[in-house]
Amino acid sequence: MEIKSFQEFHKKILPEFDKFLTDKLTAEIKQPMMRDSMLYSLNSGGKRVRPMLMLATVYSAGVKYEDLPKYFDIAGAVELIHTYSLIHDDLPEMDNDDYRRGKLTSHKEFGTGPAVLAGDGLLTQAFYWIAKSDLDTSKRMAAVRILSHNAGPMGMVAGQMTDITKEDKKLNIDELTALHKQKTADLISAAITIGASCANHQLSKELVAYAEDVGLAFQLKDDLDDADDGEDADKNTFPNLIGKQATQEKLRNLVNEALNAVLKEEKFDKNLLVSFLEYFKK
Ligand code: GRG
Repeated sequence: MEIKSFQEFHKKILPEFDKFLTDKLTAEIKQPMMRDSMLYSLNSGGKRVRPMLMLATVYSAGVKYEDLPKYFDIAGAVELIHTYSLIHDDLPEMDNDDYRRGKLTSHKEFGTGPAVLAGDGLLTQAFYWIAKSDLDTSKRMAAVRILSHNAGPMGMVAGQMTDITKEDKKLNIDELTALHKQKTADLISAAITIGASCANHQLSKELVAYAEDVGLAFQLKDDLDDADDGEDADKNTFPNLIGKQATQEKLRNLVNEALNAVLKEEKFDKNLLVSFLEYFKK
């Protein structure tokens, strides 16, 4: 079966992946409040960009579509970590948001204590899923190494720490770029590099460049969307620092860099990762 675009891939595989996530967590988590709070945020309408990028990379590296469910545990682990990060990010002591994806945030629905624990549960369960996956030990170890490196205190968590401690300080462009690379780009790029590693694809500097560019582009698009919605002008964002036009220009450059990088990738079906870049076009 040949799939020509990321959009087609996403539409086709998503229902099976969503069912996998819900069935697996429902079977594993027995404590009712734990299960309900984890499932509430996992199934509240996220786009599943990260696990879809991971699976698309696995497919692009030559794994047959029919064999992709073998990689669902690892893709699921990436989504569990993303979900935990959003729950904790929304907490009163962090961003203090009442709504996400048009629904009450976890702490508004369940209370702050349960929301902290729902996040803790999702984070820990992610590594349980990787450990219990049927993939070879070396692939599981690669997933643990990349995910813990990029999502933990050397990556996303460090970015969040910078964000909350520098909130009242105006960051310069280099500081803001470094923050966004860790806070947002590291988990997205991990999804792609884990996909390649799990599919036995030699990780090239081109694929790493594509992954990092896409990760940062994701944040720029989010900043631009927020600016269109009239978000706080005091926040540390690219549009607030360099203006909307310059941010759009920077986004276009990143997308072009990502495109040029992935086109150089050898022994790789480029259709899906090239068409993913449509996501950044208005
Ligand atoms: C609390 C450890 C910890 C980390 C939080 C990711 C993050 C770090 C905070 C989120 C802040 C934010 C909204 C950043 C913008 C980019 C971003 C991650 C957007 C949300 O990701 P999507 O668009 O969300 O993939 P959905 O809802 O589709 O899952």
